[in-house]
Amino acid sequence: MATIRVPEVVPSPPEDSEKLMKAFEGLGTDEKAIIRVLGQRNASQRKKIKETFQQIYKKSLIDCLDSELSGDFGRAVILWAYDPSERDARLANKALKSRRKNITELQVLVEIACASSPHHLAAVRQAYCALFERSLEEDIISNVSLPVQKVLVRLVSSYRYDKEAVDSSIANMEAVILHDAIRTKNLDDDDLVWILSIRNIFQLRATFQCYKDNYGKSIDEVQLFITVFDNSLSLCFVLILSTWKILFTGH
Ligand SMILES: [Ca+2]
Repeated sequence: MATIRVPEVVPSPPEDSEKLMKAFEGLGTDEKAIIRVLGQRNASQRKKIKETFQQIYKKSLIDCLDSELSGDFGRAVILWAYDPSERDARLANKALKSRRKNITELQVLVEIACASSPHHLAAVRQAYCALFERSLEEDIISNVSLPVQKVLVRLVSSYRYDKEAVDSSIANMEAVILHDAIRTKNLDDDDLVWILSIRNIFQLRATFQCYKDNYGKSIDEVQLFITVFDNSLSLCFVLILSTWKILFTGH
């Protein structure tokens, strides 16, 4: 679903709405037709289709998808039809309400908090309140135990500066804090959590570069080292680091 190819000439929202309605008609559902429409439009085009569908048929597109589709495919397509902020708010809620509640279930929260633009993260928090009548932070506090709870609340509450601006003396200083926390296995350290939750990706990349220059360990090696601690907080940090590694390197 990440590779969406929008055709050069995009049909109008009424045309797309009509194709979707046809796909729903009769017994069963034309799933391929649904993919051809929703899978080949960007988020703002899907938003227009949703509004137009509602105007023409006086029905919610999401309700129609919900009643026509089932299973993983259905759930994936329905998530696709939401606005990105609403989709992420629903995914975050699902992760928090999951009965399993292990740390990998919470990966979606780490990704939303660490890989989104600050604007998107703010929109997700707003959508979360509107949908669930509680804040995302409140639900983290009532569903996740300490110390992971503290890290997640800090991460989702942050609004990182999104332009490229790096202070190399801060990077050096914070590489020392990072190294001390890892060396003493004290990932609950307030300074460490603070660095991870307020610094932007450019500053963090510089910090990890200093870490490598000063201590000879890459972010991969840091990750491996932390994994060995084998507790929920270390797994949470591994998720954070792997999300950033993708942002640092593009893969
Ligand atoms: Ca049908």
